[in-house]
Amino acid sequence: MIADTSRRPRSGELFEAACKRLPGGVNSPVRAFRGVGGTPVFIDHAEGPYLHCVDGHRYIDYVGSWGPMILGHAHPTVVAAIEAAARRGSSFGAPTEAETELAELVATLMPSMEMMRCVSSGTEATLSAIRLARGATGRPRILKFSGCYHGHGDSLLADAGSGVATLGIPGTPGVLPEVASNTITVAYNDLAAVEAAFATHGDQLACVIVEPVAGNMGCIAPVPGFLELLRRETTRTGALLIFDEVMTGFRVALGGAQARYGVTPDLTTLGKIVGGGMPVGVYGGRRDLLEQIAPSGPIYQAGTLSGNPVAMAAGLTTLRLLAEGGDALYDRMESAAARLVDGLVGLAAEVGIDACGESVGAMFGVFFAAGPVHSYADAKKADTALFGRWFHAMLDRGVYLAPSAFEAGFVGAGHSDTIVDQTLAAARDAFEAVAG
Ligand code: HOZ
Repeated sequence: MIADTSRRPRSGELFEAACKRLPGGVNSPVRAFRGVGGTPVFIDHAEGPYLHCVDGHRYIDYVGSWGPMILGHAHPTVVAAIEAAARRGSSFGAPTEAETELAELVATLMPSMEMMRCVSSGTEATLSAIRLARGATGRPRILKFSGCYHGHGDSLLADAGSGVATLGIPGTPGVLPEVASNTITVAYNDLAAVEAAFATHGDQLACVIVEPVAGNMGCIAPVPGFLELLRRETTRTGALLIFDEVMTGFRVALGGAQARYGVTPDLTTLGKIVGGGMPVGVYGGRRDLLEQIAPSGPIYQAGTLSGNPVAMAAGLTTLRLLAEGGDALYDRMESAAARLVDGLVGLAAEVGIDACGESVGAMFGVFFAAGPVHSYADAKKADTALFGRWFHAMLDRGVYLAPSAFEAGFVGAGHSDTIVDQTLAAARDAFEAVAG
């Protein structure tokens, strides 16, 4: 069928072995390739914009570890910082200077982050932020958007994107109905539905959590007025506005989506880039809120590996390099993503395939649908079977895309014009193969 696994016999063997010990052969669902068929590519090593698999093939990488590797894989300065930190000891469970340095830099780049707490993943950041919102407001309910994914916390899996969308999971056993019933779900970009939800639940809402650019149902930008409405309604009703910038932070702009769109949340969650490829999440925002976290305040949250020195070194070095790159770097990545999407949509049209796409800064997505795509309901109309065939046609031509129609793609500092041209040449061939 669609996947030519004969090109990757070693990956096949490793996957078979993995399936005996790991559920589905993986440690996170989307990478199992169930959204596209076939079996996953096992990676041997990576450098810059390239992945190298255990079967000796090289791929142009538009996943970038799902976002963190914006500087490219194995960036020498980041690797040196990791090595130096590891030589001094890999975990102390006691404070280090690097934690404050990272917090200072994040606060400089994202001024709404007046105070913050480091954790070890984006999921941990979002579930801690939700607890803070509930604790600070004394209210039970949260409002999220269909197709947005905020990690796998119990309150946040309702109508979620990413792996939940990829696998078509309607609800997750193990999440108590009384927990799920406190999550109100509304269509992304639907201003009238937001107003209606606030009219019904406004005084019960602890927070609204939103991906300010959705990246877990493909890539969907906020329509004008959407984020502004969330800010207005949360302020009016006393709910907190949480921007989940795990994907968008330091990616759609150096200052994240909040800088790009000029809307300031009460709380922000970060992950991916902030750890420079190591496991780091951060939640933070208004000082009066963060001061309610233990030991300053009564809302408890803790972690032995929080602020881990090796992870801090990777994150800090990555953020410093991004800040040094400044507008020139961000403009370059933005134009690479835009050129890629325009090229892909145009090539699809040449072979009679309906496609539309979106890029915001250094993230992008293409849907095999006429579009426009503004919501999860729109995204679900796209042809996912065709996406699976095209994904494998691209893989066989040396381009590694996210193995799901419901994930954003990412470009980084290493995606030069030449690499984008090579990708488009591969795509022309791939579209002809799947259309023919
Ligand atoms: N949730 C991430 C993608 N949005 C991780 C996917 C994976 O590694 O399975």
